[in-house]
Amino acid sequence: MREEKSAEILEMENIHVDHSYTADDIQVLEGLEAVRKRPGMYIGTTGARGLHHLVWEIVDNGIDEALAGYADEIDVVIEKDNVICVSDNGRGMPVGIHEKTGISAVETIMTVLHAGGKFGGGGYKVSGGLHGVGASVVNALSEWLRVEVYHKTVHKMEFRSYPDEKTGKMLSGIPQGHLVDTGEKTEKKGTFIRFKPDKTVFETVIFQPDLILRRLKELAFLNKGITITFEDERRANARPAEFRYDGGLIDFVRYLNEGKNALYADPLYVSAVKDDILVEFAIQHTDTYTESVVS
Ligand code: 1YM
Repeated sequence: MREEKSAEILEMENIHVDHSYTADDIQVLEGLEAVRKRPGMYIGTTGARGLHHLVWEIVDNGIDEALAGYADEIDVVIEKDNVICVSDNGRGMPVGIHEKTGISAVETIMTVLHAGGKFGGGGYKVSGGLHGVGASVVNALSEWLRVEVYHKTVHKMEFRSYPDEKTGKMLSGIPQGHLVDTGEKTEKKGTFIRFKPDKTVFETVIFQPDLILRRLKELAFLNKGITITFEDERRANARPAEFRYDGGLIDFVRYLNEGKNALYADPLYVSAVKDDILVEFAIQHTDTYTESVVS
């Protein structure tokens, strides 16, 4: 669990910290236009896989927050018109305003490529993402994106992509005003991100519930104890799904071996950390001739 806030977070919250950057910390800050110009470099393809990659990026940020010990639920909803909502019940993205730039952490995370990695505690890669790095990519490739942070009060911000009035050049992920503290008191906590992928970027903007369900189920197996829910509001009678596996990989192996003849009841399970790298595996033999290895 991360116990200390990084120097950058403290600065964003206007608490002065004395630090000096090393050469390793200096990152080239590209504009979001670079993402729109070459989406494949950031999300692989502009087909269905790339489209779903947007969802994985935001979900991974929620998983990171859960792995840091602050969240235990992630909810994913496909709304009508292929809008996606992802939320977690963690600390909420930092809402403090940076003293020098006058810009909130939320705005920086959403508009500066690689900002999450730079701000977010040292860059120890835990889930598929790297705390916030992908969020700006999702913003760049969305028609619009809205962030809500629930932290004592409700904070909101919206971004849009549209052609420049004079040049006609497409502008990506432009803030529609700064982060606003609505003043509305809330008991809820966490981050809520809602976005509509840009149909001028993707070959298809239709989300596939089967793909999302499979991924969320795998993430629930890989991250034991986290509850992940899914709902497809486009379909009238679709049932909401909920995944939570307290046995983690052990439950995954049991699931993979369902309907097969296991040679012993309890899967073999090993978990070890060395040089900051966590390795986990689970094995269960069956009487089938073919083996199945999932990594
Ligand atoms: C639905 C997506 O993005 N949740 C989220 C993101 C962050 C935090 C909490 C967070 C992290 C830290 C401190 C920290 C992010 N923070 C950053 C950055 N959910 C989602 N929840 N306080 C809050 O890592 O120290 C990037 S993402 F850069 F500010 F650290």
